[in-house]
Amino acid sequence: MSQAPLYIGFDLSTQQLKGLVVNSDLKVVYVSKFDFDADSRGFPIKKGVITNEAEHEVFAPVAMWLQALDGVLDGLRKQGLDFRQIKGISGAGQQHGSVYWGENAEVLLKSLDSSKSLEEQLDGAFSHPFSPNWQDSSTQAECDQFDEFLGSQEELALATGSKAHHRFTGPQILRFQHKYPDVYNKTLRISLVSSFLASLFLGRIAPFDISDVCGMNLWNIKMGAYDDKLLQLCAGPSGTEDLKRKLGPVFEDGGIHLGPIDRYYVERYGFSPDCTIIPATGDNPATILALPLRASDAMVSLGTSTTFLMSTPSYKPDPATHFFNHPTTPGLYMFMLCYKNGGLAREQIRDAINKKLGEEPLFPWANFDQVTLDTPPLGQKSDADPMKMGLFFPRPEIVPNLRAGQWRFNYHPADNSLRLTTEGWNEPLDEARAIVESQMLSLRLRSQGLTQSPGKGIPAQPRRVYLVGGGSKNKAIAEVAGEILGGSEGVYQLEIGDNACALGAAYKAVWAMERTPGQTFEDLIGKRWHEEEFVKKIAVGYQKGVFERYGQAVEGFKKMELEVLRQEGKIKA
Ligand code: XUL
Repeated sequence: MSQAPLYIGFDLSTQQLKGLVVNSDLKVVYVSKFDFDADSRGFPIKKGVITNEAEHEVFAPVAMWLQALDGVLDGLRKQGLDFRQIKGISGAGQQHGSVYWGENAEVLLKSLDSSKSLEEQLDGAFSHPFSPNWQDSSTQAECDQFDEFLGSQEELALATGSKAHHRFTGPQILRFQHKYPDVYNKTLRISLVSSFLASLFLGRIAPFDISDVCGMNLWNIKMGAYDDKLLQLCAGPSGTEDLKRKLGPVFEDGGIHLGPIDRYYVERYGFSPDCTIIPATGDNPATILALPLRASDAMVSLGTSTTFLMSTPSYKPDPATHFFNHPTTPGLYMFMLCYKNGGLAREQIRDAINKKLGEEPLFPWANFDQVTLDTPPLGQKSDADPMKMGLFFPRPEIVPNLRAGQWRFNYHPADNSLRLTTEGWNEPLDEARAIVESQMLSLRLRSQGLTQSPGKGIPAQPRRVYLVGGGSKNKAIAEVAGEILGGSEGVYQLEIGDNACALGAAYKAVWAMERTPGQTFEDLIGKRWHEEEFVKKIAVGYQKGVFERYGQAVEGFKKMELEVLRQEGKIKA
């Protein structure tokens, strides 16, 4: 009897490695996790990373990930998975992190002994034992060089989809090359975390994924090639050809079959020798593959930080945003906004409200939600009232680039006047709605150029807004998200817990192995996805009148940000 095919999606994130097994109907049948802090042995890590505060470095031991991979596969075996059923493997890796392979990497990868663990045999395969993590901020000097090299941040964003960021791999490689010149010379290849994962399964170094390569500040998106000028900046004395060799080729097709699984896994775990390896992508690109996201749908991840993701045919780069190639569909791009502030900022106001009201509710967010819903949009009891708006950053923010702090304003749309004041504010109660509005207005301001009108007489807006992460449980946040961002079909909660990236990676493998010639990811997954099992409509979305009022508030919000940036000396008066 032939057995039904299964697919694994891995998620190699900061704090854990997860392996999630799905069948062709997209149902999850096994999950295995390896938590770095709880389950790894022999690494001095905290929350999955090592920190060198003196140099603002954050990095992870690569050998720990090898330990984790055997751990996750062992876990799946113990649960009874028959590895012979696995037809394809893909993955999601934390973005931007780099792995430095040594001169003998390919030999070691090819000659793995199935009686030994990966860690025992591959520990010596790396020229450098650590992988810089996306939380690293050691590369300010290198970022300045990147931003200047093409003329301006705008030019760099136009070429690579993003201005220079500390965590992006190009600035990281430049710093590495300066800090460890000998090690850099002895580095055979450089992988991203995603391609590192694929390499382990392939038994040779895998190419970068077409979407994840855009997180390096080295890939010229429009040209579909490495940017020679930026390579020149990054390469140092050994030259650009050498760096190009280290980085390796990139294939446009995100579903390309890289090759069969290495013999090691066949012998050690019982995989079928024709199990196929599919390029692993970044965790954010994988997240948009957790559902058949259509162009004009938006995903908002409301965790400790806030991330906004959209699939779009438009390429309109700006220093405040990110564009990546779409992980599966040529001609589409992934648009991303990445904020440092999110849940923590909301929690501070939640706690202040609970304190003020003098009672700790059973659900800690109950008061915050109630107050938010009871407050009129922008705190305006009548049209004559000013719009109350503010910025709430317990941590330094990147969008816009501002120090930690809190600023509150009153804005009159009639004469476009703005005043830094808390006059008329009932603190902290008015801040509940104001903080949610502030976060959503920022998303609307920066994504409005990418949305289209869903029908005659209806303003441009996303078709659906999907909320994921902890904040998606708050009814009030969903309501306000819909009022501000719109969503002609409504606001939905994506009920896949913290599995989005691994699920997206597994779906990528399903698509790559089962697509008919030319069939897009959206088409194949769309036909098999039963939305009632995965999403719940939690707010109406677009409401005529309210959406337009918030349109006026977006103008005030833009003015407010500029005003604060000016006050803080970030832009000229
Ligand atoms: C995105 C980013 C983070 C990591 C998290 O640019 O740095 O979202 O991908 O793993």
